[in-house]
Amino acid sequence: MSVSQSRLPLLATALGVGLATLSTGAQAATEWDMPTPYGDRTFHTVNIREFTEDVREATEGELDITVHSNGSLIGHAEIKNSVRRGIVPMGEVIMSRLANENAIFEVDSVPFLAASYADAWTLWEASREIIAEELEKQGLRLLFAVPWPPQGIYTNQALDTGDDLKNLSMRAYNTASERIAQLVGAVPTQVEVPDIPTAFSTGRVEAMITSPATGADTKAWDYLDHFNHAQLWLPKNMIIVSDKAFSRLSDDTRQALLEAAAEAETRGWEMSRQETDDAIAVLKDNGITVTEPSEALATKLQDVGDTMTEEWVERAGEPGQAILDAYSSARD
Ligand code: PCA
Repeated sequence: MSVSQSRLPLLATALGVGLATLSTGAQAATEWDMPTPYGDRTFHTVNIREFTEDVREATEGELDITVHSNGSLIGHAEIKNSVRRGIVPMGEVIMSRLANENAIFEVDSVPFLAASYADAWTLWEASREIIAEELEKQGLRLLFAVPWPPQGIYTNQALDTGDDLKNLSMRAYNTASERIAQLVGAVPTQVEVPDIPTAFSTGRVEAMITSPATGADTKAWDYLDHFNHAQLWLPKNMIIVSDKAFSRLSDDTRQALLEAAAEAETRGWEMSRQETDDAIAVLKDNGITVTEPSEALATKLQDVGDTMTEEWVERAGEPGQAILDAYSSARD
């Protein structure tokens, strides 16, 4: 581990050697702060910490990234622009949060378009380049993306038909979860993960769409009784770095960062898959009733999904169509 720049003169004096001799050999490490929106228990955060450890090792401490989880350094809503404006060099955001900028960022939150891991991966391969190009226009480089487990519906009462969701105040986290709530007659409210327990305990919300993972991480059994494993979509978190910060790194460090990112993506997808079963087991162990959609509910959700797909295709225009074409030909 190199000595930080500010301590070099002191050390040089103490050792009685000239600073010039010392600084030729010891290059100060680059220290980066990385804000993420989700907590330490979340498998995404575990994966990201492993990634930063890999980078530290591969660069022999040249690039030292500190992860600030749970929105503690910068709130989720501000992370992307903070990276863009150079306030922090890198960060994590859920991709679909950028849907208001461009609908292609929300391609992974179109209901039932890619609701299994195999399909989600095919869709990612079909969309990654267009999404990376869109980020590039903003001076951002996409390092890797990892999906959450399939999204389902948490309620207090058993969920038999779509009507059971009517008038419920429903926690949402992106425009797709907001829209689905509207289309089933519920009332959506945006709440970030760290605020979920308070939102339920104060009665601000009484149902939510999220994964088994986030339900388990936030101890959903403290305020909810049912989880419907509806498998609506698998939204991804992405890790972005500012081009400016990236270009200041040495060639070797850049290479090490990209290699660790590719490994983190592969590992993250595997962790996510495993987390689906593990988290469902945790929910059950803690008394949550886990069900699959009844025929009536499935029909309703399919209806809503069709509407949302049409709306998305309309909003996403030509790039959206290009992604869909690439996706369907890869699936054939
Ligand atoms: N957890 C995050 C995003 C999707 C998920 O499974 C959330 O609920 O906000």
